[in-house]
Amino acid sequence: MAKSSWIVGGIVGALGFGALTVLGPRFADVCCPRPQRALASSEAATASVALSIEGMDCAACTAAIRTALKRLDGVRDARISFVEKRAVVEYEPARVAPRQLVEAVNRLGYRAILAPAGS
Ligand SMILES: [Cu+2]
Repeated sequence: MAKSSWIVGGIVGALGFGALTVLGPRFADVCCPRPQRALASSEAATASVALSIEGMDCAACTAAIRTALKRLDGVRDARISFVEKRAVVEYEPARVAPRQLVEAVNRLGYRAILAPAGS
């Protein structure tokens, strides 16, 4: 009597492990959403650089600089701060170099340099 119930318990235990093994791959699919991977690869194509800009007289200067930067091929976004005398540009390194960003600002008559990272 006692011996047969041990055998039944052993069979249920074996089926239970089998059921977990079948569920395993489905949980793995849920854990790896593909949209996040696509987002990561598009972010890798962009970089951000800060420029220090001298010569801005008024807030309207920021609009002119912003327009000139965004006109460049490969520039995604440009944020200019008149108070901080600074621009932060998001760009695609494969299409435009930081030096070209500096030159575009200098062509307008301002004096731009690449700001040290983290400043
Ligand atoms: Cu101005």
